Amino acid sequence: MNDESRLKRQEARGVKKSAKALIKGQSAGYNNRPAQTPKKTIWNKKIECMNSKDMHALQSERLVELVNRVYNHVPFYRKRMNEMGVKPSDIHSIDDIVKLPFTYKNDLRDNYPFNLFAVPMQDIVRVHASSGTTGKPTTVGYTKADIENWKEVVARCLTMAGIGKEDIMQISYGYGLFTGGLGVHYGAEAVGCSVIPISGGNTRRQLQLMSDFGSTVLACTPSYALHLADALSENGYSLKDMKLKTGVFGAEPWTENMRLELEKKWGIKAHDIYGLSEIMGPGVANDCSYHAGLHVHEDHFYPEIVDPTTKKALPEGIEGELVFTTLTKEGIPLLRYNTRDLSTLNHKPCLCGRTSVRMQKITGRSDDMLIIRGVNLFPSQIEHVLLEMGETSAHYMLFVDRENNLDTLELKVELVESQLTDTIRDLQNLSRKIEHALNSAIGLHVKVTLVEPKTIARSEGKAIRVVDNRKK
Ligand code: DLL
Repeated sequence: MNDESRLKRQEARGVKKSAKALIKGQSAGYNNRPAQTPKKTIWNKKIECMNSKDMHALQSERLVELVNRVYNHVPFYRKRMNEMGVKPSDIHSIDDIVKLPFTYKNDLRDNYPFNLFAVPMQDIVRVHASSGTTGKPTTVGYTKADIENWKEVVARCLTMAGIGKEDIMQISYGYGLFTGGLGVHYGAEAVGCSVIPISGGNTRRQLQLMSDFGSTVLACTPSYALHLADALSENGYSLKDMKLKTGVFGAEPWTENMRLELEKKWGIKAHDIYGLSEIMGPGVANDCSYHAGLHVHEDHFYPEIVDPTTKKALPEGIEGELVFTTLTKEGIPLLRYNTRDLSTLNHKPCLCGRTSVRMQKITGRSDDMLIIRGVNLFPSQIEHVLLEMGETSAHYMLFVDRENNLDTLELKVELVESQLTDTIRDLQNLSRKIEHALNSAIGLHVKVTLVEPKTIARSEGKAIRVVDNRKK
């Protein structure tokens, strides 16, 4: 795929005016809302505003040390590097990173549970695991220093979102083997929030405590935040009962339109927190009040963007797979871990004052891409169109099937309560209108079925948006 068609695809997925602007060197702004003025705007000014020369030197020093460490302590990496004919002495600066091997999720699975750990088990103070949809879980281990660094990067993220000691933070990410709950928790305590570690689920109780305790920040997946907003009235609450000001949403792809929808529904500022258990958990990156991409904590997590097919580095602003090297991790340091998340990078300093590289909001993963009758489709393209139209709820589900050897795609989308009194003709017109809008946006016929409110399964964690019956 060439750069031009990548740009087109990026734009079709709702990455507004970003790609071209990025190439021209402008900031990848989603909107031009004025920034908030939180009390402490930058948690670690020295690092977050470091000039590129000093950052390069810091990253280089850390990479050299890291490569020596993994070569000497992780047989998997020693073998990989030997196979490639690379020695630690070949790595002099961060620019040499391209000489190093990639790491994939399967490498973690193949080394289950602890074979990629670079320290003895006595030095591991915490283990997390991600279940994944297939096969064995992937396990990650943290030393005391890793936990301290994790706390630091999450504190930077929360400060970026204008969160501080005056806030009461309801953490509705799951606590347990999932990194969401505990990961956000320590950073929230570090910035001085009053933390409510409620974990996921039990919607009624979430709303009751949010109202009784006066939570000012909600941290959960965007799909669960949407569900909680929709559940307000049926549980006898309105926005007036809540003091919520900020959302820290992540752990799943969501579009810019969904971010705006959540801001509107809750009357809050919604921020995007990104991360993955293999690299640390939540806190790898976060957007500031300009919402112009997510600031990556590049002193700990060095990002690259590579072509999904050739795995070669792509130019700034071109979308590809996001790859991270953990520059400081002790427990399970990873070289060039391919996340499969699709993004772009922007090295221009941000209007907020931070100089850290920004990654574009993630709207999909390379392995989420559906191929329907030869057309590449990401679920986020559908979300973008639906929310742009704003004529249904934001709860949807895609069903892919094969009839007479042809792929079919059905979109089930929930109506809002007030549409239940519409005539059948009104509803038929609405589904035709959505079909038409989808056809012009993605070039595919999608059968649109409008369903009653609250009939699509809700998730308390990561939403499942696609059922692909072709795989059965
Ligand atoms: O989801 C860590 C996390 C917890 C991040 C809470 C943010 C908040 P995993 O379960 O390992 O870790 O899943 C990682 O989730 O590769 C992305 O595909 C997706 N993901 C995470 N954050 C975002 C985000 C946690 N902000 C995988 N936007 C990643 C889009 C996200 N996708």
